[in-house]
Amino acid sequence: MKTAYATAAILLLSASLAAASPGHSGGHNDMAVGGPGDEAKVTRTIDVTMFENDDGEMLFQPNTLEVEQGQTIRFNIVNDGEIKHEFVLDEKEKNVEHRELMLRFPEMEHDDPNALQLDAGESGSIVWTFTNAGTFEFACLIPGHYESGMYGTVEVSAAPAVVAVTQEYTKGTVKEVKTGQEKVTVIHEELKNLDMPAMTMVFNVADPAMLDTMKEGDVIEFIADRVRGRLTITDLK
Ligand SMILES: [Cu+2]
Repeated sequence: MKTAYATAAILLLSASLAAASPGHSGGHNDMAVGGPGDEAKVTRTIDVTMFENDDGEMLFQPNTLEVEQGQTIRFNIVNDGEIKHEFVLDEKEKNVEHRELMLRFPEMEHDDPNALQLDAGESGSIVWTFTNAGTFEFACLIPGHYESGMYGTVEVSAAPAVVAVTQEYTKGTVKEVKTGQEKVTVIHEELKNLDMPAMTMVFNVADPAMLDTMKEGDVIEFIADRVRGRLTITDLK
């Protein structure tokens, strides 16, 4: 009985941690940089311009971006130059490999979700979810363009850590078991998670079966929390 409660509590905790972890939300991609995002989840739009300048450089403006892990971004990309360019979002090493591949197959046209090729004057957008923290790169892999300066970095900062709350058990002495009402009166020590000093209080119980294991005078160790607005014993050692 006691073991069953503890197990249930742990399962609930891990289920909620899994749900809160951004890495588990996308599902259909395994690129380190993330995956195609859901339009409805876009929280930020970043405008990126691609162009050539008079010094023969080919550039992205801006060329350093900072986003947060889990964020879904719409990149609105404009080719303001006079030749074709592309925006490829990936790990730096992947872009290097990809660039070598394009040197061997210059005619290659991509249709990957992390890439967008635009002719001069064209514009388009990519909606992207950054599932991992780290430094990534956006680049134009058309032969010669990267070497002319056409790359930038995306710093993805880690999402705030999900703190696993390990609740401490509180000691108490059973004063009265109110079987019919599914309540129990406990003379308890300080309940730190509720910021409640030691006192004698009536608690609900998460499961009526808990009452079968308690009788007047028993010293118990328990976890109490607010459940639907009522102070409830949620776990019992
Ligand atoms: Cu280019």
